[in-house]
Amino acid sequence: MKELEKLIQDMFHKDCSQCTNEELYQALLTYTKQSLSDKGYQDGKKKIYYISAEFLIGKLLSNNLINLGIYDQADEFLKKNDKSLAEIEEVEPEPSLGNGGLGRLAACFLDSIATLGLPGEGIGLNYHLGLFKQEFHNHLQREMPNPWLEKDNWLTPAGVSYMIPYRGFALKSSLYDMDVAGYHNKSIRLHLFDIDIADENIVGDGISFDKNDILHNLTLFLYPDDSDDAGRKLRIYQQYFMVSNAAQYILDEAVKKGCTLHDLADYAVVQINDTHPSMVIPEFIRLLTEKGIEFEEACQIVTHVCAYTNHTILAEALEKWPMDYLEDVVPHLVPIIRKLDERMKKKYPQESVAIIDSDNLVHMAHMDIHYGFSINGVAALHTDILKTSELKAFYDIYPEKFNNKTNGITFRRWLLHCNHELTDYITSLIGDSFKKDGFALEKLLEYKDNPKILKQLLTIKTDAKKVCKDFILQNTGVEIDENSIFDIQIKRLHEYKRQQLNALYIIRKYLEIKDGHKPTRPVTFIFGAKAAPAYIIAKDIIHLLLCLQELIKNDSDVSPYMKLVMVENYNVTAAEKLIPACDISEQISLASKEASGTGNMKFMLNGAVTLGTMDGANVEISELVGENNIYIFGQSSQEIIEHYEKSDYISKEIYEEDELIKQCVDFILGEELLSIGQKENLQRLHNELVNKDWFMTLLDFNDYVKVKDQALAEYEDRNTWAKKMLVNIAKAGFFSSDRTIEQYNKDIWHLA
Ligand code: 26V
Repeated sequence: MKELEKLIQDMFHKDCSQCTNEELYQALLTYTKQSLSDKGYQDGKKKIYYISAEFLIGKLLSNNLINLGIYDQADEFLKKNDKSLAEIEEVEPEPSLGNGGLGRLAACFLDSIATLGLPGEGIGLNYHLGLFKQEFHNHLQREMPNPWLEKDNWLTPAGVSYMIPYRGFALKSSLYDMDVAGYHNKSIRLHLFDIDIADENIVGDGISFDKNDILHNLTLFLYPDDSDDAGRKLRIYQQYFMVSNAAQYILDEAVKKGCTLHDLADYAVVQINDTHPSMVIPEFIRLLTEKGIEFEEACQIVTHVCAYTNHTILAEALEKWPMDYLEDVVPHLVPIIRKLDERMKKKYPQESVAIIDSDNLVHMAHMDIHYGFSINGVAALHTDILKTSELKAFYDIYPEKFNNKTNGITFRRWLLHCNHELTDYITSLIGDSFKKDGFALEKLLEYKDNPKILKQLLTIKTDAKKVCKDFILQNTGVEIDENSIFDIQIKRLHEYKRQQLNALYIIRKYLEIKDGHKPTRPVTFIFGAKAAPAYIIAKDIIHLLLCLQELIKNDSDVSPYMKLVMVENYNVTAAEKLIPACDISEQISLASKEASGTGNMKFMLNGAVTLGTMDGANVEISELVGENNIYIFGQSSQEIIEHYEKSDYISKEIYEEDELIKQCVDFILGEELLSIGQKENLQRLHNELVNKDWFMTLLDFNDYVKVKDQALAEYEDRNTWAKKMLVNIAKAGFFSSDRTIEQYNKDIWHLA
């Protein structure tokens, strides 16, 4: 750490011990950035370009230090100077360059690509104000800008720029690079494109701004509100900016290495992360034909370069752009998209596989499947549903293109960084090979009947709960008890994820306690969730949770036995504090709706036991850990798909027939909550549950209650519970993103 010491002297003309945390953060940032680039970059003839509108990277300081292998030295050096790395880390702003799972997956993948030593790069956009910062006022969500680009940050200007053509004007881009360290390996780069003239001053109240002012708003926010035309068009402006830059960059780099363009597939493979980057297909064709390649050959080339990942089957999330919008924004792509469509219609005239449908909507996923060589789902069940139902028409045409790549998480961030105590303990038992080879965790199974080791696991969990308790007190003002059971649901707020089901359980528990049935041990229900700004019902569910938090906190009959806390501005940093402390991991989506989930994997790795439906990767978790080590409830995906086909689920029938369910649902409109919250919001939510309930909350309610009560009861046998924890940790190896990336490489990318 001599160099760091010298750098601190040079920068601030004083010793480490006299510096503020802000100064030390700046010094560590400079030092770490230099160390990252000193390591050199992974290179090779063929590269994977992972194009994604989101990279939810989280804070980077500690993670970079870990991957560089200098965390312990830095920590020790700071301690010697009476400084704390954890406190210095507080200074770092978290970039919110993603919504949730899809963006975080992209970040985990970069870590694994670098760690495995594969030549690859991420390509995305440099949103100045990120998603949004969530604030709670009057028990309602309010959105604020989330600036993260301070004077000193992790980006380095790359000196690369391109002209991006739009109808009537062109924009000049500037590229910024961020280094991603491989764990004990070289670095790779994340390329974030931007415009110099983006202007944060156009933002008014909250996150409002003129959506038509493209010259100044293009890279301000991630996915601005798409509830109106201007918002939707801005999304097309952003997406085209991302892919035109990407395509120009990729072609330049390949040509520099000797590519003739005819052999582009020997130099580049592009992973299209969901449909946001799909316009890269016509853009490549535009650029290749401009450079003299025939249209037919350009189609062949692109089809050998592009691969598509599907992340959802929710109809409202599958992008379909009106042709008129594309005409308004990128008219030069329109003739190309039409030709791509006609070419396929000749072979496959059926509407179900059309790129342009009879309403003149362009189905981005359909373009990806026809003009990509691979399509993958993100968990076994999800890929099966794609093949047998959502994309069956395509599977019938191109069975060889379909493959599954079950998601994963990087153990460096989601164990080594967020849970030092558990990491050290595992290392003391089985050595540290699990840091690079997740499957090595299985060696822990040898200790599953060892009471001493099981007891130590419980102690580590309690320690993490104590740390989390401080975080929760700071964030919510609520004091929780580390000896209570921590039951956690943290993820985006969406009806299909069914936070409302958890809320109804809590209402039921509240009523039970009021009736004198006190639980053996107090329970703390923890939530964290942002709702899309225009998603009314999701915001109503947040309102319900915040009102319940208030009600319970102030009710002295109930609060000794249960608490509810809703963490404000849930993000990666909050996840890192909450996940190590979790006892029960809530993964309660309506079966068939959650493509994979990745929070489920993070919890398991940190010794939480899953309470979930047979959905997404929960299915694979349950197969791995066995039925004694997971709590499964609810109807199966097959049953749910049939309910939708037959339209036979009527929530009102359940509401009217089941007295207890009715009582819980009606509590939403009872005087206790109305005296705290807004009638309009609570009424709308009540009405939704009784008269619509598209995601079948009431259908699974009784089974949820039964299984959740069983989990809470079984928690009391501490030794048996600790064994469940151990088995979950030991079996988490499959969910390392290193495994996922190895499979992408073996089956799709074929990098040397
Ligand atoms: C997007 C939208 C946008 C419009 C409004 C409704 C809506 C609902 C869902 C989505 C999801 C977009 C895709 C996505 O984020 N999928 C997530 O990807 C994760 C990584 O593969 C996976 O673990 C999650 O299960 C999946 O939901």
